[in-house]
Amino acid sequence: MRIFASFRTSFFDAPFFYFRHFYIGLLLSICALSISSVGQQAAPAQQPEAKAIFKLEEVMIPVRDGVHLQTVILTPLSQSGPLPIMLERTPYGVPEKPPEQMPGTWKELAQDGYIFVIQNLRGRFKSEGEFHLSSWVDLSDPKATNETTDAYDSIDWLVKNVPNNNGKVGMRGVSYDGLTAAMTLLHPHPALKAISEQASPVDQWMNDDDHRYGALRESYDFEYAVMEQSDKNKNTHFSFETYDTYEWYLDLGPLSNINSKYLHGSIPYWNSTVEHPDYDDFWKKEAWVNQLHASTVPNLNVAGFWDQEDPWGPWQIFRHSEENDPGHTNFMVAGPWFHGEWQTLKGDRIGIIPFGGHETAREFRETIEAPFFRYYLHGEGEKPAWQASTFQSGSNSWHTYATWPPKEAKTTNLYLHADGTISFDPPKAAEGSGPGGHGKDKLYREFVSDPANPVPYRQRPISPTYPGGDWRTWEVADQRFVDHRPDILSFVSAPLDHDLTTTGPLAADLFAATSGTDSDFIVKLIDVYPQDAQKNDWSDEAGGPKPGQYAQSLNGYELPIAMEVRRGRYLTSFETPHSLTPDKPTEWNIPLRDHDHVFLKGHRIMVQIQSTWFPIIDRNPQKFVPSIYKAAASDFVTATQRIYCSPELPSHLVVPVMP
Ligand code: PG9
Repeated sequence: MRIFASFRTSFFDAPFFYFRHFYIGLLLSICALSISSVGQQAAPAQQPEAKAIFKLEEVMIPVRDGVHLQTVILTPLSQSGPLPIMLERTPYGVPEKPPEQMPGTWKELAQDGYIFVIQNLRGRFKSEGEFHLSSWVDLSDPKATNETTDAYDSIDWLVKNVPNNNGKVGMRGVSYDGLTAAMTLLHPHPALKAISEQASPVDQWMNDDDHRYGALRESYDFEYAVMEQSDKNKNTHFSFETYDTYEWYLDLGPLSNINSKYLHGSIPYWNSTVEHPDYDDFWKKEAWVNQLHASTVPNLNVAGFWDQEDPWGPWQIFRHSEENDPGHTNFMVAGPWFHGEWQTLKGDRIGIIPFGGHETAREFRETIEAPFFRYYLHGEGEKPAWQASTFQSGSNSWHTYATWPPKEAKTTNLYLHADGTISFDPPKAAEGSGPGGHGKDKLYREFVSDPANPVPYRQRPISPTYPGGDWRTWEVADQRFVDHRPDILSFVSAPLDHDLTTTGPLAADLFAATSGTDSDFIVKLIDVYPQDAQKNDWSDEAGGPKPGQYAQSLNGYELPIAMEVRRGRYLTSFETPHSLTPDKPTEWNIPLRDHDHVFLKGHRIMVQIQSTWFPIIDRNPQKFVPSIYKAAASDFVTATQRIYCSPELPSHLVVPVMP
């Protein structure tokens, strides 16, 4: 059986052009050229030769242990004086030839003038050494190498060897490339004057790509580890023999089958994942951000509110840097974006949700990112006067905040009621008098969770994670695709009589019980659009959805604003899992991250609660076992789940409401 589908190593074939700004930019410039040459075929005149804009030079930069890193230097041909260096470090491959047109997403930066440098991480493509997919930094060992030291040594070499540089270096990048920028904060080279980490992970057990508070992001962890560790010279896609990956993961059965049937121990990161189920020293060392306690280099942190991979890391870096930032050099930018959407050409919508005519990605680069680097690397313009800037969803407008979270935001509880409603009023004593079960007078609502029939996290058939097509926007998918399953509880408010602005960190505080000895709860906070959010007239004049486009309307759309999972075994300790006491109501705190969203007048607020979310989250057996990754098929059992809504056990959401 063929397990892997490999990709050519050519930079332009990189599977990442779906979501990486650099690749998107270059791809678009190539597409633009090929489209225009197709158009030229009929024309007699010869297409003028594309004018080169960069000179490309490939070098092998030596670092402290003698390893050489494959590095491409793109110098603008128009350069007339010393320029700063803009470095990006990546595991995904460097360009083989210079772009023939200015990549669309580089335009805003490039007009200020930079020498762009792109480097493959150690152990990837032609870079020597081994790639461990690791963020471990041990600064006490002078001989140890890691992404912090490799960046330091490379910057040292670049400022000494690249002709006509002005001695100032910037770094930026999305996701892994953002991580390598962020990790410089632990020991920055003196020439590094500014960075912009964008969607950098910080702690792969606690959140980010691979887990959420210890609950394994099964499909992501597995597919990503295969992609990066199957072949040094390629980005490799696992070749699923089943079209719908939901079906593949379900048929797989217990997780131990991944190694016994497919990988046979060949992917080190997957092996580490399953050997370290709990928050042990392995994961604590990987959590590099815990060594960061000050703003060491001016940093523009960038996060997407609907980032399907790393929505949490940038906020953590921002908060750790805030611990000591007397010079005010630590900034936060967030918007309604999927992973890296701010580095696509326009960013005028996510899925079918438009941003009110704004091209948020271009606007971000033009008015925030380029001026930030211009100030610190060219010494021109002004420092940002704000600490945080967001593109707020719902109102579709840019906002700046002197501090984050804004001081005016008032923490407010939003209660779940046993009759399936939501309101700012807590449950009353009278509601708690019944014997339990569904109904207005009851203490709780309940459902049965069956690991053999888990709730899909997005509409089936579920495509492989990479190359990222519909994966990118699943977090904004209309939740009507599941809201009537018997294993999902939905609570919904009355239509709002005024706009409700929520700015800051959200959380859920559930009082829940399970008949099992381990369990997961997933909470989704949803903005329900009115039934007449858009014109429903099919005539051309009205501009409403046409036959065949009915499902693409916003009418009645259930838009997730925040979603998260918690795993019962880690409620009291991340290091040592504990079993739950069957049927005992327990408090579940579920952080829902930072947001900036307006629930508009006429919209309703919905909360959905479920216990499976598959295969993005692996199935909890619902029976306590020492390691879920070693569970047998017979360990997976159904469980009856209860959500309490009584005066004594008032399940609620915690919402930062702006005046
Ligand atoms: N989310 C990807 C990743 C970053 C860092 C570690 C592992 C995965 C990425 O897009 O690069």
